[in-house]
Amino acid sequence: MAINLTKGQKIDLRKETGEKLTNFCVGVNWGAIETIKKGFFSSKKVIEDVDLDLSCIMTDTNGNLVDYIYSPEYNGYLQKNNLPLGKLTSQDGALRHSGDDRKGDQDGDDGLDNEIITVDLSRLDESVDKIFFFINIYLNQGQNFDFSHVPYAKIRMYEGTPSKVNKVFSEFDITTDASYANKRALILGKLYKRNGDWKFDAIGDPTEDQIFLQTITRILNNHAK
Ligand SMILES: [Ca+2]
Ligand SMILES: [Ca+2]
Repeated sequence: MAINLTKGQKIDLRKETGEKLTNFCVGVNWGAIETIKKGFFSSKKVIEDVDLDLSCIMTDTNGNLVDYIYSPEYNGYLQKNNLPLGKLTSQDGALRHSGDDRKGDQDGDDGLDNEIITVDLSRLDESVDKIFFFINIYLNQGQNFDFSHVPYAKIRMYEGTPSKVNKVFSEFDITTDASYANKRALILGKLYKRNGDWKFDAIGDPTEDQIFLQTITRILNNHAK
C-alpha cells in the first residue's frame, strides 16, 4: 500500500520488505482547468492550459547549493540576468527530469505524471545532503489562477520509469488543502540523509513566489541550513 503523505510527515525510504529504496521517480500529475461557458442557446466547455514546473535543488551539510534542475525554457531570461542556465540533468547524473509539460491533462485525469524527476541515490555526489523538490505555476500571458483553480495536482514517489509505474511508494495530494488558495509555488518536500540513510520529509509549504528563482532563495534561506 502506498503511504498517503500529510504535510510535515517524515518517512523512511524503505520498502515493505525492509530493503532501501534508492531508485525511484518523483512525479507530478495535474489537469488543465475546465470551465463551462454558458451562452443563450448552448454551453460549451473551455479548456485552459495549466503549466506547472517541477524543479529541485541539492544542498550540502552547510546548506549551500551543490546543484539544481530547472527548466531550460527560461534560459533567455536567465542569460540576460547573468543567472545559471536551466538544465534537466544533475551533474552527477543521479537526477533526470522528463521535460517541460505546459498544458496539463486536457481530457481529465490520465493517471500519468506530467513532469517526473527520476532519482538514483546511489549515483548522487557525496557532498549532497538534501534534495528539495518544488513546483511553480507558470502563467502564460492573460492567465491568472492559483493552485485552488487547478482541478487536481498530485505528487507521488514510485518505482518504475517516466512511462511505466511499477509500484507507488507514497502519494501527496496538493489541491485538496485550503491553504493552497492564492498560492503559485509549493515546496513539496525534501530527501535528506540521516546516519547514512535517506528519508523524505513532506514539507507541503505553499508560498506566494511568482518565479522559481524566488522559491530557490526561500529554500536556501529557510530550509537548507
Ligand atoms: Ca511545465
Ligand atoms: Ca497526467
